[in-house]
Amino acid sequence: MGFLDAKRTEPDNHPAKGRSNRMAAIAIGLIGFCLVAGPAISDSIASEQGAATTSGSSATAALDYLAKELQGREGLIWTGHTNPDTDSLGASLLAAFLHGGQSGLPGPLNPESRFALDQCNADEPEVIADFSGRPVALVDFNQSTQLPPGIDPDLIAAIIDHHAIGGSPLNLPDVISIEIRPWGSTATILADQAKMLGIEFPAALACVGLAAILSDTINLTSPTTTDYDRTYAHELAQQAGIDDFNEFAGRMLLAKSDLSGFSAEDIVMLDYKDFDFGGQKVGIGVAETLTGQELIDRRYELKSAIEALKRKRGLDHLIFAIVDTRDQKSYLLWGDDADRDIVLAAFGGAVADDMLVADGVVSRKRQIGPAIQRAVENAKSD
Ligand SMILES: [Mn+2]
Repeated sequence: MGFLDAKRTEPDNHPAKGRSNRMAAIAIGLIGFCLVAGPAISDSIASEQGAATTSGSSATAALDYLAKELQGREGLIWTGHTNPDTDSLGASLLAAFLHGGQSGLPGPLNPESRFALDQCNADEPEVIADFSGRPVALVDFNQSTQLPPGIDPDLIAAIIDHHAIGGSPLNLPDVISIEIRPWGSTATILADQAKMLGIEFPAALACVGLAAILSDTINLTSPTTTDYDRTYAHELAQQAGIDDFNEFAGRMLLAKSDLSGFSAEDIVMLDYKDFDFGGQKVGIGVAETLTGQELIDRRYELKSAIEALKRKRGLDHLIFAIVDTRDQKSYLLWGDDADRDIVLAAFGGAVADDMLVADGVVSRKRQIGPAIQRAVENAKSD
């Protein structure tokens, strides 16, 4: 049974239903067009590539290609990066609803994501420890260093993301549908796709999508925030029946800030990503918190954890940032002198109390990551 067939039993508002109708309409349109105009080279390209050229807009054409790619992928799993965050969670759920398949994440949810699911009354996705043999589509990352265990590049069907194609993009043997937009969250891209397809998410999913946007953009304050994020945050809040999303974001940030029950090693790894910068293995962990002082007080404990993790993971550098989302600044911590030199080269300023304060720095994607990448690559070429 194909992907479209499998969806015929879904409720009326399910995207697959609209898509089936749309595909049928497009197929009829194509036949009609060929009868009138007769086959030409452009027409046969159109037929070969399916519906794209007759759907009228290049935006929906991209989605038609995606639908074609995903057809017949039985057991498709939408997944995010290792140490999944709320955007990976939300985007995988929205993508599975829009495009078929199911959400499955490579690890347990962090406290913020758990809070979001609880608040939204949404079902928790399956945790998949080993993806061997499973067809997947990826959201919220494109780096091989962040690939969940067991994923076979041959079985990756699509990527939807909002990150730079950095130092270690996935090496893919086949041409697949890849959509990267420089927006504040992957969930925003999915919300836009839903809009293009004329689909509304059920309230619980709209709520998780909203949580994903608010998490990645720090309640629309991060420098990564675009007008698209603002617009879709409002639309999803409306669909979710949430009147005051500032209040919702505030409670979510507070839930994220409570790290009292976590070991220093857990805190470093809660929102952690591996990178390859000029052949150097670099780990960057961040903890976004409204109560920065609690983590600053634990900085020597965190430093020991960073040193231990750096050894354990065989890294060239490991940097950790306490991101104070209330005062919009980061407190950078490191394990050894080599890491400290990278932090100094990346952010300037002076070390005080064994950390470095970077004012206005809140985004790993837009600020911390690129600064460290430049510093690591420059240090290497020295
Ligand atoms: Mn994201």
